[in-house]
Amino acid sequence: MSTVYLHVGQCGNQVGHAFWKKVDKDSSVKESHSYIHPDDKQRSVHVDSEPKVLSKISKGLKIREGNIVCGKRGRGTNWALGYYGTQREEHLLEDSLDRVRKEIEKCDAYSGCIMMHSLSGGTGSGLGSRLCEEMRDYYPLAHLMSCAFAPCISGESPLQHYNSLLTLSKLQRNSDCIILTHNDDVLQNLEKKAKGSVSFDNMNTSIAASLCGLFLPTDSLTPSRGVSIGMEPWELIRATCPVPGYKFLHVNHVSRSKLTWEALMGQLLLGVRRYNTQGGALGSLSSVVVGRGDSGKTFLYSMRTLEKKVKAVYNCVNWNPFPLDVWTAAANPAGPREASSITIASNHGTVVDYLETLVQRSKVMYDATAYIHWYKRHGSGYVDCVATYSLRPSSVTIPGMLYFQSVEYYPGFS
Ligand SMILES: Nc1nc2c(ncn2[C@@H]2O[C@H](COP(=O)(O)OP(=O)(O)OP(=O)(O)O)[C@@H](O)[C@H]2O)c(=O)[nH]1
Ligand SMILES: [Mg+2]
Repeated sequence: MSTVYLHVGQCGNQVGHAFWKKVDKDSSVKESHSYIHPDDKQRSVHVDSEPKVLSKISKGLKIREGNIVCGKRGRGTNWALGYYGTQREEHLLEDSLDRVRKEIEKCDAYSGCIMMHSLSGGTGSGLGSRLCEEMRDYYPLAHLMSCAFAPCISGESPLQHYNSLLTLSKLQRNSDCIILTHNDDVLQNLEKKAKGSVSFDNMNTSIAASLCGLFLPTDSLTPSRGVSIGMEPWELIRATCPVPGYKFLHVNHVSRSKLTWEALMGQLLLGVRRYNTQGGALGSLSSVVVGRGDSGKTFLYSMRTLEKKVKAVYNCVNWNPFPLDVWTAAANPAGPREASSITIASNHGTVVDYLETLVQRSKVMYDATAYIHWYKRHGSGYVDCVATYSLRPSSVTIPGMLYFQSVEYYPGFS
């Protein structure tokens, strides 16, 4: 069961670089060929509209020749420019899809694609949305997962709210699962620990550790013959997204040495948001808990007593009879040496506050017709949907454009 990774834009590629560095340390990955082809090349395609980042990240990774697809000029943080492309660089979309197809043809059993990209950069958001749409079209029977990185809400670019909203609407329609990581959260966590300033490299190492916590082979999902079949990302979708309309996952991850599972879990649960900005309790539809560094095989035993606490903190819905899946792995290749880690991916209501803020800010800007011409210039009628979107699907006046049903239904979870 092989997975093809698609890294789009600066953020998608830089996070991808940190991710593949960690993947390379896992011995079970090498045996299984679900991440690395037998010819020792990664099953990944790297796309950006400008060459600078790609030439930097390609060093030290085992990327197949030709699987780096790049244009000449960035997309200026403009979703429309990334989505529609420029006349001079129309080949970018076609070349990317062509390389993905060739990589898929090298898989014995292709299960799906995982895309990494930012929500606010022109390439990551616009071209990322377009690739997601095309991949759904070309491979309707394979899974499609997005690891999307949200910009700091205080504002890095004037177009970030429009870009994020337009991208999320495309992801909600075309992907099976969206692992949403907020740069704000990552930064805040690292700033607590770091003495100096936090760089993108520090952030990407931390993000890569939590993604590896979820995706790398586990003993729980490895068949008895002892070689992983790479089912972790797809089992994650099965376990956490039982209702196709609710597909946003939030990930918490801790990794420490010399701590008991109870102490480690205690630290993780401290970082879980339990209430929304109005003080209402947030709910969780379903979660996966992964314990790594379990060489003594004690994690499952400890989870018997910890399960109740985890369910209480995540406020699991009472109508899902199996709200918690627990996986374990003896090794923890992505963590510091001798450290154990716990990663929890949860289909959790915390996304609602973010989406509401995003809609609100986009609407204020749209009503003032701020920056609309930047999108119209590149042939986008899509901006209209920003204005007509509201939190109730019934008031979406352009049918089929924005279906954030998750926003509508999440409050009713608990
Ligand atoms: N976590 C993380 N975020 C990043 C990184 N690089 C950029 N970002 C974030 O990504 C957003 C900008 O997107 P980029 O990926 O740089 O843009 P792009 O996709 O290359 O698109 P254009 O440059 O506009 O063509 C901002 O919110 C940045 O904070 C990174 O290495 N790690
Ligand atoms: Mg760029």
